[in-house]
Amino acid sequence: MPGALVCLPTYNERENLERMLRALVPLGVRVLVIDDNSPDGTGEIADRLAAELPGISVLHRPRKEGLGPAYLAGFREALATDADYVLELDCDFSHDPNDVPRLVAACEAGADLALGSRYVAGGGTVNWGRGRRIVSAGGSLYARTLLGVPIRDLTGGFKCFRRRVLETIPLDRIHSKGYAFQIEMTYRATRAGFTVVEVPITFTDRTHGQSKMSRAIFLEAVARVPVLRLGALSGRL
Ligand SMILES: Nc1nc2c(ncn2[C@@H]2O[C@H](COP(=O)(O)OP(=O)(O)OP(=O)(O)O)[C@@H](O)[C@H]2O)c(=O)[nH]1
Ligand SMILES: [Mg+2]
Repeated sequence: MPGALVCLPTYNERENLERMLRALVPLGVRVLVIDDNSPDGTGEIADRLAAELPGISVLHRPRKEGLGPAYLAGFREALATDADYVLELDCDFSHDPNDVPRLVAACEAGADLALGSRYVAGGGTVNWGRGRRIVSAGGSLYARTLLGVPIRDLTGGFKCFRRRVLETIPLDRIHSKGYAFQIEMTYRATRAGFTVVEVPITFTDRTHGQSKMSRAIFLEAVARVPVLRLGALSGRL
């Protein structure tokens, strides 16, 4: 899959990064690690592996600003390459790197945006407590209802964009940081008329490192959804 580039944001993923890159390289994808100056030395590990393994590059950013700004910086670099497909993937093995070819295949079969989805038949979550399941499923239901889109998993972060989607969405106008960023990217893609397809995945809770999910990220998403809807209704989106 030489036409596919995986954007891989990292913040304190020392225990996961090497294993993740060694899982991705045999798939034949290119990988852009986007590290926000992780205090645990993830950035140095990324540089060492980029020198050793084919198809890996590293974008070092000075400070942690959230997932959204990290991805936006990665997308700009990705668009400067000749990649046909640009993917989002978490580095904590919640997303199975071996599912990457299934997302790319969905785009090759015609989708403009393929979403790894926990909430369609065949998808699911493993090792999540009841609290996390309720928050996640409730969040997608809330966003789906307010935005009026038929997409089951709006908060997931395992995606494959056809290049032209990222060329069309005004990246400069996106300021969401956490789950809101995932919702906004998918919503903007549907508003722009692109075809969104959900591909069932099993999401497994991380076993190494720490989650960066926070109350602020949760509240940002709750507040951002109605703003997105109003923006669309008034033609500003
Ligand atoms: N560069 C960068 N990466 C980040 C930032 N925040 C999170 N990440 C990375 O984004 C991916 C997802 O972050 P997680 O901590 O797993 O957060 P999450 O998946 O939303 O939350 P959980 O469901 O609890 O795992 C991981 O690879 C993180 O290392 C950030 O501010 N900057
Ligand atoms: Mg995670």
